[in-house]
Amino acid sequence: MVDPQSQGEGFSGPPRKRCCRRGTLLLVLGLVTAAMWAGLLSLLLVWHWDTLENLKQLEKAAARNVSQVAKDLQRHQSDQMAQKSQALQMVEEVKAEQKRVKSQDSKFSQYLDRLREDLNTLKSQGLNERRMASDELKRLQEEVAKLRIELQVSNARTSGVIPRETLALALPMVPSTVPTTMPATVPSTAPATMPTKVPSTPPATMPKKVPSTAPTTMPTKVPSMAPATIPATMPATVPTTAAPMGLSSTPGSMCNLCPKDWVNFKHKCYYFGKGAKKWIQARYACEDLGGRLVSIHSREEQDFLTTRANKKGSWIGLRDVFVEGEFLWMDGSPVGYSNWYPGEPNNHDRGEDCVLMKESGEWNDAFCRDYLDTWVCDRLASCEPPTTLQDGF
Ligand code: FUC
Ligand code: CA
Repeated sequence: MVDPQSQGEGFSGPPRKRCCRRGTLLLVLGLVTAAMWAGLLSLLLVWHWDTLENLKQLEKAAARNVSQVAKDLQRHQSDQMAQKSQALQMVEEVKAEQKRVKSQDSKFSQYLDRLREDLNTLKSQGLNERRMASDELKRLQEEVAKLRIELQVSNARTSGVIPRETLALALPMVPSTVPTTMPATVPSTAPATMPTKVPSTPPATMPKKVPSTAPTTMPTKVPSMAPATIPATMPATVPTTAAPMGLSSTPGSMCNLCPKDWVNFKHKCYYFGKGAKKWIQARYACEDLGGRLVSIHSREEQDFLTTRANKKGSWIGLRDVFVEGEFLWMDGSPVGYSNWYPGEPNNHDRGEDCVLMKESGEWNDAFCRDYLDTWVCDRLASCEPPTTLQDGF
């Protein structure tokens, strides 16, 4: 075998050709490599361009997304704002409604209070009217009795049957309703206007005024049971022992009967309530007992109450809840007689609308919501003992 290399070393021509071929080969190789690099580069360029495009698109999409998200956020925020303002509005409406309901509530309770007061006033008016009617009836019966006596006297004198000295004998004829304090003597002259016929029974419908035919010479002062004629000398102290039938009474007046546990003074009965109560609770307690928180109208009445005043104060029926400074009694009357403690009423802390009676008997405006251990009720005294067990007797 011959080594081509060692074979070639001996020739001058063919080694040149080999050299050219090698150069060509190198060139081709270079070209191929260059082409490959070019291809690679162009591939890289394409890839880069593509990536750039993708990035741009991504950027655009991101921008779109960001703006969309921003818009959503804005919308969400405005929705939230709207909801918030709606909620606020609703809260306002609820508050306004609550206020309305509250004011209606207080109006209703005021109406209720007024109705209760009216009812109480009507009740006491009824009592008063009943009392007046019975007084009137008694008075008329007395008149009739006196007329009878006078008629008998005049008849006797004209016929000369009954001597003047025996007039007293006619008295047993007087109906039992004639008061024992009636004058024992009668006028000696019969009145000119004396009626010829005197009704034996009192008229069914009672006249408000004494008949005009009543004799002018008749004794002008007939003891009456009406409270107006209660003697001024009536004892200022109240009897502590119960009157017959378990009622308390002041001697000297017919209209002085009080239910059990009530104390009579003049034409009224008083209940000295015990147990911690706010003013309004004391008021209802009195009403439940058939009375109302006490109204005080005179020095005498005040003095009577002062003797029984409690150390820590008692609620009385005076308040200025409707108009500040305008105090009204439970019987509807404004303050006439007054017994304020010096410097009162001062509406302390701008919230004192209910009045208490101090130990000294003097008055102080205080907070209605305060609890006091004692409270005083009043009601009109009755003229007649009750026939049935009713009305607290
Ligand atoms: C006085 C009174 C008030 C309250 C206060 C403690 O100011 O007028 O009602 O009792 O004292
Ligand atoms: Ca006060």
